Amino acid sequence: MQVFFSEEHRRHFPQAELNGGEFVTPFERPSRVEYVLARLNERGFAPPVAPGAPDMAVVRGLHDAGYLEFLEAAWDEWKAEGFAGEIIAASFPARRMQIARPPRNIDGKVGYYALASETAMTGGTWTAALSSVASAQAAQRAVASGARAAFGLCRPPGHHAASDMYGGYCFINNAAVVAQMFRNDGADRVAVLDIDFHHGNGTQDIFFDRGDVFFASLHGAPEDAFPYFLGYADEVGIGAGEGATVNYPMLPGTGYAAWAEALDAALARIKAWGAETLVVSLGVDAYKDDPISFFKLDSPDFIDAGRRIGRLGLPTVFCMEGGYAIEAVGINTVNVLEGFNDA
Ligand code: SP5
Ligand code: ZN
Repeated sequence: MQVFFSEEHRRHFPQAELNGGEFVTPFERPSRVEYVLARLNERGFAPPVAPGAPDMAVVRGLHDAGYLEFLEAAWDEWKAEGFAGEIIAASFPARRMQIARPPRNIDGKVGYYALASETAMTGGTWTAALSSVASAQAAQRAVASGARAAFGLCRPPGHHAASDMYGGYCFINNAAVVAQMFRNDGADRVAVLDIDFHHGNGTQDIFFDRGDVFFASLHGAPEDAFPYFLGYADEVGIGAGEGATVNYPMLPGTGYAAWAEALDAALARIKAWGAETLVVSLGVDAYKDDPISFFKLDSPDFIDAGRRIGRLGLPTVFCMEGGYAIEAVGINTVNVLEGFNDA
């Protein structure tokens, strides 16, 4: 399985994440991917290939124009405002406020386009986000050209990013871009399977009213887990998209038996729906020692999960999402890929 990866991810390395009222070193940090690269090498995967420039037409097709302009210009505007720190959202358009009027002031714009304040941006964030989606797109092209599967080792991740919101460490929705590219290439029915511990709110939102992209997510129940405000089981899509979204929220302490049952249910839905190609939002934060999550999967469970996904038999693009138990991220990620290859 070919891996696509860009060193440009390093340009995104904020020093701060707001966690429990303190600033800590972000859980989503550059070293995460070094562990994945090391493990891929150790397990005999071919060296990763650097992607070319991103195809912005697809990105612009899924994301709001004002949002993309904001991401690109945010750092310069933040500095011009005289702010000395990293970009962190502080004021939000909450209930009964104006949700359709982005402010002129950069502090206001940041809050307008953020869905959470834990995610800081810096001068290199936009470049890194573009390199991340470029890796996902290169993986899609490999599969579109006939490969059974490919892995976009994307950083920063993407599944929390909606058309006009960043947060949860995400800026551009890599998995959604891949799904859309398969549609553009002629696939009638594309499925996104999101196994990251957190609900893929951005991906769900992008495709919620569409009947051509199925979205299935296994995640910590919104009552208990970030992103808190989406991911309930009764969210099933709307209009043409009704029945093309399925959520499997699970409670704190959920172990592999219950999780695998949800995975099988999700895979059965994807199969019954008639998906021709599959995009996997591959987060490994369901791992038992993940510092910000509460499922109890062990490393061998990820091999089994990969095998189950592989048995679906669909051309598949994997996009890296979360996973913060740094030393285990490589093992768990590559376990999914090896299980898939062995299916
Ligand atoms: C891509 C991805 O996995 N994003 C996750 C973003 C989660 N950010 C906020 C998490 C807040 C969790 N606080 C947990 C404290 C645990 N002691
Ligand atoms: Zn996650």
